[in-house]
Amino acid sequence: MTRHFDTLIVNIGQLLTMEGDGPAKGEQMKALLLLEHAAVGINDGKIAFIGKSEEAKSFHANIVIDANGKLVTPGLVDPHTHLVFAGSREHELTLKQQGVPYLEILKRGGGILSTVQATRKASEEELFTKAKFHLDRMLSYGVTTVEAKSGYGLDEDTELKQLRVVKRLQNGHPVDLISTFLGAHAIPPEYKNNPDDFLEKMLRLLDTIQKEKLAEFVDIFCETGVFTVEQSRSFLQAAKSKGFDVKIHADEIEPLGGTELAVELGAVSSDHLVGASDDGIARLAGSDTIAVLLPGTSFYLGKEKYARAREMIEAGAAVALSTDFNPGSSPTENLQFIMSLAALKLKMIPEEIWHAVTVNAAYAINRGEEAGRIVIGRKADIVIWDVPNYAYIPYHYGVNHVNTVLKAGKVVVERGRSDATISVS
Ligand code: IZC
Ligand code: ZN
Repeated sequence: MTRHFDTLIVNIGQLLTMEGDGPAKGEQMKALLLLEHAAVGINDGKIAFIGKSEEAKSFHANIVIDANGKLVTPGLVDPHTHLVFAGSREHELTLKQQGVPYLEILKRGGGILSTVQATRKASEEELFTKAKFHLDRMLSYGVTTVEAKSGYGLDEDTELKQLRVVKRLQNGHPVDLISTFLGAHAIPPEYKNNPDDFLEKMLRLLDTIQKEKLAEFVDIFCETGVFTVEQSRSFLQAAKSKGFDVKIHADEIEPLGGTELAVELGAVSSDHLVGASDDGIARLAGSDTIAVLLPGTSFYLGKEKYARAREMIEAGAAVALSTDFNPGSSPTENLQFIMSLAALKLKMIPEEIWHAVTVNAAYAINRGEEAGRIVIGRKADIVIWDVPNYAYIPYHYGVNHVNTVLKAGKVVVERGRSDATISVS
């Protein structure tokens, strides 16, 4: 009997399914199952067939896509972005060139606080239009699942305004969005001398956030001059007791011990880890916490130091990669470029890099069972790349290699161009 599909992708040169169980840890990150001369069939938005292109010749389909011998992979997952904000910070690039450190700019009332000023002033509509613009661009680069944080309001109204923008995008945009409350992103000027009162104020918002389903994760910037390990511990414990999963901006600029805290709290992910200690890395490797590395930040802040990805992987940790898209320390939507940085600066091999932007990135946002893999029954989030093999993307850097993106089985990007339209209500 001839099989019938809504969509059939044939003539795939290399198919990366990322098949496996759970996140890929340590050594498991090095093993990739590669299918050659493959085909993928899709019905009702889900993967219905994975096999040889030869076998698919007898199949019928409404839409047949010829991959022309190119690479096909799961849609990429970006597990750490600051998607919703107003304004931009190009003026700070000059300060950085003059050697003014990131934390010094923040101390002077710039950095995050400059974006807070702009975001407080912006209407929800303005924030929505801008966030959609950036999200469309991520999709055009092959990213089909994105985590988005608040944290540029630092007051009730603006934090909720940011989270509501994410919710509207969740309801209409092809990209799957996962929302994180980062009210503890910086100390606003009005609470300069009493940060603990500020943290309590942010905790009081959690009931509304929960009632309106505005976020599933709570995050904090644990950093010198921002929030201490002790403040981060009690803040995240309170969030956990209300039923939120937690994440930490840990050891990004200075080594404080945020990595150890993430493991202690059973955080779903611990992010940045540039200054993670030997002990922190060992504990991370022995835990279920995903190490989310953001080499775009070290690159853009002109740092010599990058997260010790090699040691993390050799110790057995599950490593994911992300853009950290934000207007200050990493203004890029291009996860493919981050894959190049991972190769050049983190010394990760292509097999590890692919795990880090698919399955492990999905586990870093509790979507490990839904995104990041091409397996029967799962949502058909698929990218066809204009490249001959999977090692080519980290190698040929700085450009967009996407040919076609399918989201839940529908073509949403063709030849690298997105026509994603969403109803604005
Ligand atoms: O706007 O600078 N590190 N938060 C913590 C950021 C970078 C984003 C920003
Ligand atoms: Zn961040």
